Amino acid sequence: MTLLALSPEVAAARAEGAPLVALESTIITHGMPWPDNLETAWKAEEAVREAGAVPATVAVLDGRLHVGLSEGELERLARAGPGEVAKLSRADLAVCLARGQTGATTVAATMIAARTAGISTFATGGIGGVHRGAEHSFDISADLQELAQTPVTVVCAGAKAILDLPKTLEVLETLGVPVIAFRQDALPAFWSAASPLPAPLRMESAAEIAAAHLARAALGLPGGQLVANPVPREAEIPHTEIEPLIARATQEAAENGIAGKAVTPFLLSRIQDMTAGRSLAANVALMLNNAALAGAIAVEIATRATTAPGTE
Ligand code: PSU
Ligand code: MN
Repeated sequence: MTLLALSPEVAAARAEGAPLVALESTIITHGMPWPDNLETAWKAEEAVREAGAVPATVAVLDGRLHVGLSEGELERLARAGPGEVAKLSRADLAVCLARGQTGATTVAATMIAARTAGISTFATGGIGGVHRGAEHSFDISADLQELAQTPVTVVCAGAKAILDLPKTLEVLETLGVPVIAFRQDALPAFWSAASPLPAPLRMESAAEIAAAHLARAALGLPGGQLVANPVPREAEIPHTEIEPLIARATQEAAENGIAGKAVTPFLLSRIQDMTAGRSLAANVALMLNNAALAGAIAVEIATRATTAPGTE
């Protein structure tokens, strides 16, 4: 596919069957302010490498779907900011490519790119989900549908706590997406290590998660797995502390008529202001933690896929 542009490092890793981890770019352009966004993008790539895998950050640059970005390309995106770069979900990806434009990929679009490039594992901060008040707004992220149909294991820190978590879990259950908490019973809630909700499933190791990924493939199941990895305790903001701020930011969004794609970036940035950067520090810590776990899972998948053909 000429629309696809693999970086030399990603192309080499693919040819060798080396483990790869996809990383998204909306968190860079719409999720974090400059220069923390660039620093976090670099460190996330580093965390993947330390785990023994090759990072592949995904974005659309001038009409090509890039899997693996150079330092210059990453910096260009990080400096651009939300006004200049589109936020691409499943619905927008092909239009952006066809027009030769530039855009950052959300979880949904990054999963599509990962599948296209043959990458099994992907690390992000928090996935999109069912927004609070969705019974009126119908605002449900396309990330959930993507998890139902694209076979990529996505490591996150839970659905973003700005969402309606019980409804998000219900939709994931309906769509047949396994939601696996890593080494705890409670569902992680992005900035907080634990929500009051129990997670549907729990696993203890990267090896177990890799085995489940390959078992799904062997069964021919179309969708992915969602791994919810709790934010490191030292960086977390407890649920009871962040909850009133989320409620206030959500009300502000409604009062200001913020809708559609703008909702999530608005809430993230308001909460960063309200916590004087503490939520940003938590977001950075959880992103790096997820990159490391995704690296470990990718290594396990690559090992099993080569040592046990026929399980794929
Ligand atoms: N996680 C973060 N920051 C982000 C996002 C996730 O820590 O900015 C992005 C992801 O790209 C996710 C998107 O797919 O927010 C969800 O947007 P929406 O709710 O509009 O679907
Ligand atoms: Mn939405």
